[in-house]
Amino acid sequence: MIGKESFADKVDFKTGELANCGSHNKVYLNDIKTLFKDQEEVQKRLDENPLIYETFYPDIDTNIMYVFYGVTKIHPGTIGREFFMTKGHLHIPEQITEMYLCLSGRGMLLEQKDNNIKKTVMEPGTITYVGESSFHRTYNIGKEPFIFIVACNADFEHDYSLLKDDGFLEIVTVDDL
Ligand code: PAN
Ligand code: ZN
Repeated sequence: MIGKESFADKVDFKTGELANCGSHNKVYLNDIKTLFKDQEEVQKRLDENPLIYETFYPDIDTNIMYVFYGVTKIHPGTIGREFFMTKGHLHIPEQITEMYLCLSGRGMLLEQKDNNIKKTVMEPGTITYVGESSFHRTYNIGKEPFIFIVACNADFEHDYSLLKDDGFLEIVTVDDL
């Protein structure tokens, strides 16, 4: 575990890889197949099972006094009209906020709070700040990998349970462009 002592890391803006990577996770269509709206298209694409997104995280100790960061890389593509995306979650505790900085590609941050939807386009250099109690998900709306860095408190949980109910009230599709 790291975090107590100072260190330097390096992110590759083209691949999203971290020099100091502790865990690299790959999420395929089969892992999140229930989340896409067009279930007929999902069935057609399951044999191919495309890689939807990857995450790169350093092994930072989950200490409430520490800052955490990581990289998400969403590959370009759609399932039907809906763009490739992350699962989407709420933070527990809900007061935990975080920031995203887009490194490359073009994406959309979808947020839902008190049944209100907010969509923010992200391009290289865009910083988005996810506030309290915001159910959030990111989409790749471009033709290249969409890569962003996240920074937040090191000690919190991701709550994915809202996805089992109605999920998001809106999605991001080619019609959003
Ligand atoms: C990010 C996300 C990452 C993957 O690090 O966890 O982009 O998204 P899902 O976890 O929703 O699939 C973040 O928002 N952390 O809080
Ligand atoms: Zn988050």
